[in-house]
Amino acid sequence: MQQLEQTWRWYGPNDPVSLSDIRQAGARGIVSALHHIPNGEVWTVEAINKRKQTIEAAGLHWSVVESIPVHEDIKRASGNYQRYIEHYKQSIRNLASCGIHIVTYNFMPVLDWSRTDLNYPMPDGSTALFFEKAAFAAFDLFILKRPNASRDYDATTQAAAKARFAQMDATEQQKLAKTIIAGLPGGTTKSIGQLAEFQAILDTYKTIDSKTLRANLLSFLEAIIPTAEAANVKLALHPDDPPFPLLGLPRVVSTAEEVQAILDAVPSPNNGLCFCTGSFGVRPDNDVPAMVKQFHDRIHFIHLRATKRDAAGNFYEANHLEGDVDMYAVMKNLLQAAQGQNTSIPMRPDHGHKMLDDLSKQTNPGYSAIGRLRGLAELRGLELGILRSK
Ligand code: DNO
Repeated sequence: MQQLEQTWRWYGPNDPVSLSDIRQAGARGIVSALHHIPNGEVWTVEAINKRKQTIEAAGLHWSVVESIPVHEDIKRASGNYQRYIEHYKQSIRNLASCGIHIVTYNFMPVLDWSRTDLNYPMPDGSTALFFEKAAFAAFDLFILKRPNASRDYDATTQAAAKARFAQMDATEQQKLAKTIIAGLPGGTTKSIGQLAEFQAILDTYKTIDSKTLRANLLSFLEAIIPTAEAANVKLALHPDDPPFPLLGLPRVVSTAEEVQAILDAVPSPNNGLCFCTGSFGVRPDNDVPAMVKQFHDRIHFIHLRATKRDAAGNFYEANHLEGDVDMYAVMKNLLQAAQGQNTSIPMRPDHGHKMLDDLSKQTNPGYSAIGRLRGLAELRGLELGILRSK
């Protein structure tokens, strides 16, 4: 029987969670990226091998790259995009030559994942990541003051945003702006400090609607998939997080229908998914266990996490087995997918509450050690229970 491969995201030598911590948590595979290489540059064999050796010296192995970021020029099909595509191909070949064969990426313009509060208190004393719709709209309408932003919100949301904004003092406004635009770990917007600069980047997408963005994604895939096939590298597209448009930017990887269209348009087995239950699960119209079945042979990497939404359109990240995602059904279907592929598909516990000793430590939002350790332990137990009860 194939089990899932238990992996853990490690941000590299600056990650406050060490490789030794990860080993003790029970993961063996590492998910990592060369975050110090500027977006668009080639990952050299030398740089890849250096990271690989560090991981192996700790008794672990580098199983997945998350992510090689896709340059904004590629997403817009503008400027130097053809050169960046060539660089992307070279990085894929270089990774393969070092024995790394799964590469995650996303195609979200400007912002990778997005939340409004990184320390949302849970009743048990831990903290979670939270997306509050009214706070996000308040940022957009009254802090960023994006031109024509009001077109994107219905009257109820605009009223809620106005009330929410009225409650915020200057410090809270700044904190919210920083949370939204300063970028979360793994994203590439860390250097955007000023609202004007941020707005200028948003403006570069003025003429790009979802149809154009999807066409640009498909051109990118058509260009790189032959390289991935030749190098035996599986590409794993991460869905939009959250799975709906933000700040007037288009989103094209939010629903089952959108994913199916992308997989059908470039039907190579190397064109696959990073199946992120937490991202898809935010939308009530995404039936997450059914989506695992639907995409079973194209799932190359798995993020397991459960979000809990409310009627107002907010969501927080719940404990891994709680929240809206039916993790039992998801795990059952993933194990079937692994048997079908005859592969131990890598999975990682995605995010986790900040809890216990981590509460007083500096951690990467969502990526503290103990919350993920709890998640991995619960998921591993669920998996074993399902496998043994067959
Ligand atoms: C957040 C992560 C994302 C993910 C990228 C993949 O926790 O899931 O940053 O790594 O979107 O490219």
